[in-house]
Amino acid sequence: MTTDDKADRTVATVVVGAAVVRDGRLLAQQRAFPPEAAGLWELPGGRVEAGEPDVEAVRRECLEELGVAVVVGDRIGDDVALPNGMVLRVYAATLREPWAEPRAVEHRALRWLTATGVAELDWLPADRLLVPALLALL
Ligand code: 9L3
Ligand code: MG
Repeated sequence: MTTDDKADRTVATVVVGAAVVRDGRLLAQQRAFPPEAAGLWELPGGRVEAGEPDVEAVRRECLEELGVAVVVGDRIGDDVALPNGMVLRVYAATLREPWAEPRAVEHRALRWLTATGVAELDWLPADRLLVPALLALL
């Protein structure tokens, strides 16, 4: 095994998600790809890079995907196993500038959800498992 192989495995371990809450609503985004996930909804986030702290990865992913700065808080729920062998780990977050409106940079749509919306949304399977923990934030 080369050093690069090791680095790749580190990169693949954790996917962070952000549970961004504003005024009692949770932010969700609708995936545009890959085809099997397109149309389903998820928390913003993505793969943690090698050597990157989780909290920094949450901040980076929110900047990349939503164009906004967030303040990262507590872990939400337990790690959820993803089909590809990675785990989804979610953190509560708030907008650093509450007046800054997130944009769907690489997603199909964004939605600010009430508790009813969270319960009824067409989530990705991993994110759906976190619904009880997400409802506790609202
Ligand atoms: N994933 C699932 N739920 C989420 C996120 C942010 C990611 N809330 C899954 C989808 C992909 C993998 O994790 O299989 C990597 O995410 P991304 O890099 O496509 O955002
Ligand atoms: Mg992502």
